[in-house]
Amino acid sequence: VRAGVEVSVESGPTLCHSDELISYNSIVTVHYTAVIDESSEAGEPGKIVGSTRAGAYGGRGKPLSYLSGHGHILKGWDVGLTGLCQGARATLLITPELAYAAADQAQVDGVPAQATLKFDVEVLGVRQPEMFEQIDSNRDGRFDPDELRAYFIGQNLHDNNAPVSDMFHLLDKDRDGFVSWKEFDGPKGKEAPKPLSTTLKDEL
Ligand SMILES: [Ca+2]
Ligand SMILES: [Ca+2]
Repeated sequence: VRAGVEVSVESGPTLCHSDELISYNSIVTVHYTAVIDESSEAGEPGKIVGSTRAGAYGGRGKPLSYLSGHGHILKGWDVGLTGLCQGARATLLITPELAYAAADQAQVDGVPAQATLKFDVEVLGVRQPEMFEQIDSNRDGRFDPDELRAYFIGQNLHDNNAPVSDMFHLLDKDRDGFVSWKEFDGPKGKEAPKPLSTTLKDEL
């Protein structure tokens, strides 16, 4: 396997409506099991190193939810899962460059940095978040001027510091340097979003 990620859809749809397609800024809910691949030069091939599924490697049975396209999870996931449909079950083979070799650590929670990993991933849910959730990219329930600026850049709108900070000051009514879900008056859904898992590392 060359550096990168190989994806094969094992079952489920390969074509779907854009609402059900994983793209930049989708909120994705998955079950996964991670094993060290047979081709791996590091670690013990075939060993399960993480899972959300009940019973496997102490998995809790609770799926993982993450925001796609922001590097909150393994790079190989952001690359490999983009374009998959809700309901698909796929195998992802991820070389170390797009997994833990970039983590600048010899080993992450028992996974050697140079391991090639194989993930069995089921895409349980895909939804396109409200604007507030898209801006709050680190999922702490509020956003700062940097998150607002990054949102505009991500939307391919021109980055211009002055208007972004003007807009921010209008939104930050109590002047605490953050715009909370309550303060925000754009599209934000009926209730404050629940926090998502920030990184796959936390889960593994
Ligand atoms: Ca935030
Ligand atoms: Ca505020």
